[in-house]
Amino acid sequence: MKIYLDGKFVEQQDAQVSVFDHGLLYGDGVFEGIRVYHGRIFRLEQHLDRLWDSAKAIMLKIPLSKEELTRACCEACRLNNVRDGYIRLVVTRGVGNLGLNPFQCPKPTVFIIADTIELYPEKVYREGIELITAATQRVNAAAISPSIKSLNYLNNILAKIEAIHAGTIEAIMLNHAGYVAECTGDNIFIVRQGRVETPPVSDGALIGITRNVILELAVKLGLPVAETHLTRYDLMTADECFITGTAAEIVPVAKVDCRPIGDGQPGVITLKLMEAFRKLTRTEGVPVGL
Ligand code: PXG
Repeated sequence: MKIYLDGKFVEQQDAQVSVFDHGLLYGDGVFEGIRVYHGRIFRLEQHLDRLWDSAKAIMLKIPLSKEELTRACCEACRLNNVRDGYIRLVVTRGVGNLGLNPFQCPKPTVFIIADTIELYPEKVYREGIELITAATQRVNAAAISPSIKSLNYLNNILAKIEAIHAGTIEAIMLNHAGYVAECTGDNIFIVRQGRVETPPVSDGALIGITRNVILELAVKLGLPVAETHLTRYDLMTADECFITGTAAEIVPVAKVDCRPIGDGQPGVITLKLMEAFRKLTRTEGVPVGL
């Protein structure tokens, strides 16, 4: 596998970053996970916009233009023959000393991995996933904005550990006020009385690219949408529930904290949105040239 690292493509075994890189020492950096469908990079522009926003929020200057990074992502796919897969695009603070000061790191590290993707088991798409609510609270937006897609994922990992110990693979995270924020690596939606609802970003949700696609598709399908506070009770009593993410796409939720959602089967509107999403991935995206 060829990896893009700081302007060059190198073999995987040579794609190494320093132990003094602040991405490793402090989780100081930003990233994107991006899907490639049928030889096209899905929503690349939106991913790059979010990467730039995340970088701006942490005062990190990305040392390439969006056009240059677009070309590098396409090239990474071509060199590795990735027509359907996953791109991990990472910009770290770069090499510095053992102090926190980010301004002593003169050069950000940029790397791109274009690979296949490990999906959730096929069963959860057919039968729905079981979610639990994590005891670990979503980090307060006043401490670290959940809109920043940073390399610091311990908050989410602590909740993921809870999910795995509970015998499932994804967990709901609540914010400091007790409202639903999102899952550890996915946004969350409910459907009630035909309306598609998701927590507002101010409740601690990442501005998910897939979340945005779902909001667009719901409007196109003539469904009312709302960004609104959601409680655990709202999830438990919803007609339908589903989670969204670049890796997950759209996964129906069968149970929340042991309560079946609706009749415990993937809901009608969820299935419609899954189908509309699949269609979109067949037609949209930046061609990689494969
Ligand atoms: N919330 C969080 C906290 C995320 O990390 C999403 C929502 C969904 O956003 P997008 O833009 O992908 O629709 C994410 C992104 C993984 C993994 O291995 C997941 C993400 C990032 C990195 C790894 O599950 N999810």
